[in-house]
Amino acid sequence: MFEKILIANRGEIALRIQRACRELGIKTVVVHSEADRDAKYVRLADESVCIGPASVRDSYLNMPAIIAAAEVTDAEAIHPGYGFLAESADFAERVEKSGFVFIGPRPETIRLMGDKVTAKKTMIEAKVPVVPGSEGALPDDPDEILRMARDIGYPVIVKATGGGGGRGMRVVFTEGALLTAVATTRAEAEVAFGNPEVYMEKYLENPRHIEIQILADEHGNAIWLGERDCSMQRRHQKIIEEAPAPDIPRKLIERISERAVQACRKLNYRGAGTFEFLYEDGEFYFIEMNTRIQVEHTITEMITGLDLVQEQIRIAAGQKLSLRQRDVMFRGHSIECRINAEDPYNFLPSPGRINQWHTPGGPGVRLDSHVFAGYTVPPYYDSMIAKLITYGETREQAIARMDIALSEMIVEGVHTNIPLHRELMQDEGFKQGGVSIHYLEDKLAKK
Ligand code: MV4
Repeated sequence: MFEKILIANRGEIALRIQRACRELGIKTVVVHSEADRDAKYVRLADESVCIGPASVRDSYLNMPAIIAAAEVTDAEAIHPGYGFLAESADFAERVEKSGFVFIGPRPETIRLMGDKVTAKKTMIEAKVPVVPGSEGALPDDPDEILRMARDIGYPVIVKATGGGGGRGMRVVFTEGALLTAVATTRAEAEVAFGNPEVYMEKYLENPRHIEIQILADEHGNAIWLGERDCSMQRRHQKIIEEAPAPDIPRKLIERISERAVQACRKLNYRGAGTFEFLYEDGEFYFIEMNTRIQVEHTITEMITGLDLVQEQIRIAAGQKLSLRQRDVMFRGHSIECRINAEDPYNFLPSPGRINQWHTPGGPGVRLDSHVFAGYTVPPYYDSMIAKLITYGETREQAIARMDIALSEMIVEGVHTNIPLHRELMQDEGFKQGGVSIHYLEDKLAKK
């Protein structure tokens, strides 16, 4: 096992990784920007290194500074967390070339999944169901593009090969709008991702966003840890996640998860990973794979009893998975509310000093947060300040505990989306379960 790990991230996930390291008896180095100098998790770490000014480009995205910090502190491995450099194949490659272990998949795997066309081709080969579409990049010939769209059937969606997570896509409802949409998406993709390649899919009009968590080690073992329903979102920002997903037959989850795990074996995948699917009319359609630990990994931990960050570290150290598929037990229901420092109704960020911070507790309540009374939320980064997670034997119990926990939580000095979360815990559609990806935006538009 490693003696010392460098954490190349900030906020709650930096603290979460630090806790995992502590439990494994590993020393921690945290890198931070000038704006995060006074964060509590920075002081809690065994060592800390300031890697640059507040701007992410000069600090959390500054590859040479991070690698230099690993060199001077004699760390053996680097955990990238989520966001920032977590899915940069170039960073993973530079980390390994510098003689450190990257806690994540191999650079080639990150690159393969970062290119959404090669990711999709890989899944087709592995018999993971995908959204019907162009099955590759679109050709230049306009007639050929028109023919393809006619075969797929309108509406279609044009997506950038280098995009993902909702960036670089355009829905097309009529043939008359197709070619300009393709041209515009290509031009935008060239600017945003340095790659003008686009592909096309049937546009699913009312799907749910369901993802499957997997773990794979370097010894050919791969397991699935069930699904998460992340449909409650706004502008591609997830707000609430839950596991298991309401009203999806277990047999179907098992079948799709087995396919995902088979794909991992075929890929020689290493580490934690997530298969993102759209789910509509009882069918799963693969859209993307995430090669990092995700914000919402916590709810999978609650229903399986596993520690996914510790598993990531063990896998990176070359160890075998701590359990086999038949040892994975699912129990109860878990919900995560992302608490953001933002206006609950116009969603504008609300950075500033947190004067009062009272956190909830009780059975089945978990709060992952780096925040404390007197902490100042910097304006430079993501506005998420906490993840409130509840567990219950049933979905109803998890919701009831969440509503109570939210009612106990007091944050003063910045605005938060706690009022929106409370409203959603009491919302008839949410209580019913199984809402689509459009539910929240539709609800907000009606208000
Ligand atoms: C889609 C889709 C409908 N049909 N693809 C958005 C994020 C990126 N991961 C893929 N996205 C979508 N792809 C087809 N063929 C609808 C979305 C989509 C979406 C997906 C998941 C979660 C939220 C979303 C919000 C808007 C659109």
